Amino acid sequence: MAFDIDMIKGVYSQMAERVDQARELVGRPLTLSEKILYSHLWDGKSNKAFTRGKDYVDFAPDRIACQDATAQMALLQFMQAGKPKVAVPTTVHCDHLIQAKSGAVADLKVANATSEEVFNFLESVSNKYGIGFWKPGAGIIHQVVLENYAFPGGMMIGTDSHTVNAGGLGMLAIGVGGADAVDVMAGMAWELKFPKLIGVKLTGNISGWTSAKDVILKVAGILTVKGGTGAIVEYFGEGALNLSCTGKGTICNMGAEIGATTSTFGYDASMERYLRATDRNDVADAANEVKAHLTADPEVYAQPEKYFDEIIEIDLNTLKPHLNGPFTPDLATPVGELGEKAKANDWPLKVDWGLIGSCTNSSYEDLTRAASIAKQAIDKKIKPKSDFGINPGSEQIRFTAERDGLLQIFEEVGATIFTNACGPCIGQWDRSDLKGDEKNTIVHSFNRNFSKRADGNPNTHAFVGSPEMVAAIAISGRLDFDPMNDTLINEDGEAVKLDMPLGIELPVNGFAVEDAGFIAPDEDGSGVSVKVSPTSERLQLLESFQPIENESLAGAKLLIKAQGKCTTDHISMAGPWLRFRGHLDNIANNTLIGAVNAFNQKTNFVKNQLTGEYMGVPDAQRAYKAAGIKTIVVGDHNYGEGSSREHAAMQPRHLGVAAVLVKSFARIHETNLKKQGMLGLTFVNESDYDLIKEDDTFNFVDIASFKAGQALTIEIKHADGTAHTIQVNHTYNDSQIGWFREGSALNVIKKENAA
Ligand code: MIC
Ligand code: SF4
Repeated sequence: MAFDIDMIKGVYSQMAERVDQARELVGRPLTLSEKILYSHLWDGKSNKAFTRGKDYVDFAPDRIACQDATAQMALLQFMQAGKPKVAVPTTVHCDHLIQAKSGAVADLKVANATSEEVFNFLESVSNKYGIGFWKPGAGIIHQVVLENYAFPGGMMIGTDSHTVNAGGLGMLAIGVGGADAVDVMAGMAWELKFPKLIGVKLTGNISGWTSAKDVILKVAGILTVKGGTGAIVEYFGEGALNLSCTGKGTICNMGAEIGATTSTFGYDASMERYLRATDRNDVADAANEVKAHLTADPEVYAQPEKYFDEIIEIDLNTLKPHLNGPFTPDLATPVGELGEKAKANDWPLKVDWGLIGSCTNSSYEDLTRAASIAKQAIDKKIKPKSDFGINPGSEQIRFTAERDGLLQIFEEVGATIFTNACGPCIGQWDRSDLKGDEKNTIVHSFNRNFSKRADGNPNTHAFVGSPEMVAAIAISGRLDFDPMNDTLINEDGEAVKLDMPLGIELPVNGFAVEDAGFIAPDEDGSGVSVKVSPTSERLQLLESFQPIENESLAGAKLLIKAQGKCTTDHISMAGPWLRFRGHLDNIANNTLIGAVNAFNQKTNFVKNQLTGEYMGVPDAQRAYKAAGIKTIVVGDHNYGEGSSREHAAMQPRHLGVAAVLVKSFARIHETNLKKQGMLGLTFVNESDYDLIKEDDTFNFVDIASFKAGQALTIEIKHADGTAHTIQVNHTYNDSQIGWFREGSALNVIKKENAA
């Protein structure tokens, strides 16, 4: 039986009425995305059709998921909200804080010892407030959610950008910062700008070496890392019907890499099969009863150009396998062409590691496809040239894969089976084969490949591909290997070719597991006490942020002008810093240390205007803070791309940064800045970015009349006495301006609760 089946039935029982009402209001057939959005309005029903990309709308998500690295901050904030229990079903998943080193058993033991304090905190807070807890080793949040909680037509939010994975089961699942989750946990509405809609029509069929992963690798190449911003991507067409549910999950998962609000697919037979295989006949039966509402109206897919803001068509019959990278997930290259490109760009051709896993590609089907390649290495006597690492997506997948002999195949080719957790995908990887920052290449089935992400080494060139392609490349040990055309020399000196991969969508003998790793909360958790030691270096209770007063903004200094890509990994690095995710002051010591200073092209090396000295960004910022001077951060396009981590907003806020002024923002990060009571601003004229000099001081001329829909004026004073006055845009609505005026959104909740 499924978790929370009554809640799911409740959603379905209202669906018909709400969808019909929305269709009437909008006056035309509806896309699936619109059906889910309109059936999850906070007010139940709307009296107006919303304008996409413009109207802010209050929604009522059905559930929330948090992972250990973001849950700490989310729950520390929730604890301040003064509520006895979470208002909607919520779960916490321990997956990010487990380092991959020697293998699952040993690594999990080490993680349980090193992060005991944090896991205990999360478990006791979960118990106290009615939150389901998935212990370390249970699996990666998004696989566990797909296996247990996602349901067609539902809406969920999660404190992780890849929450979108649940679109594979026909949900609208959206990644948010912890403060957004706190609103919903506290029983309030969740606000989102009504998204635009991108339709992706999939024609033909996937076959051979091409997989679901290649669909999204291709889409990423077309739309780039910011092409999906503010939009929901809805996939349809005969090609969509023929993809497995977990394959759909892979596609939706990496929608985060194009900045999309989320991605989704209409309910179909693959989803029904998956629900039944994961012991949720009840959900499948209930979904079948409201089937028509769980996909778009037929007119929409017949003439999509009339209903979507943008249409992309991909012919799966001709789609080739891709490898995307290095350093960005949208640099898409068909496998056969990668050798040339690598030589031209001086990317190392020798591949040191092949890593299979991450929330994107760690399903049972993924493991079978990759294992079918690994098995050929054994049968055809090819000795794998690269090291191999595997992270199964959940304990249920791991247990079943072990029973079915898949893990043994990987072990036979020398792979290390790591914990069912994020591992190298988030820099939780004790990589012992390299000394220092050697230039090298790795291939993986993850979603992100930003600089330093997997192993902290800026010279690791990481390429993203399907699990089976990763397996093939790892066996060959070369980036220019094309398994569709090239041969490999085996131990007998013969040239052999790899046959195409074969996958099994769902385990023939069903899924099995002994201990899935779930701990249900007490019915009444009011007696549970949550302890945070005042001397802890991992956890720190939060103090309310003080509002940024208008006067304090006069004479603000430039902290850093960041150039080029500045993802949340650059603003608040993960890997070794994950250990401080529950301690704001300690983690603030990594603030912006990965951002490239536009004036000297160095990272973590900025001018402290008070002394003229160059120093690390956090040190300079702490000096401004001590002197009571506010600062601003300037950035390029798509600033804050990547993760949902609100630390990337809270740390600058904690250290006294008042404003972030950029060419454009990634959605979640912009919201996180607003929630924490900061100014997130964009240049009206992008070229004004070039006006900003190292010794600049800023005046927020008209901040006293900060209003929705009205640009602000900033005076930039240069050290040589000259000045420029520029216009900057913002997207704050009235209530968001309220957050700024009160110091944070949480301060507003606290005030309302106290009243
Ligand atoms: C990621 O993939 O970058 C993470 C780590 O899962 C993040 C969340 C985090 O920073 O904790 C995400 O994608 O939101
Ligand atoms: Fe974990 Fe990587 Fe997925 Fe983020 S992208 S949730 S780090 S597996």
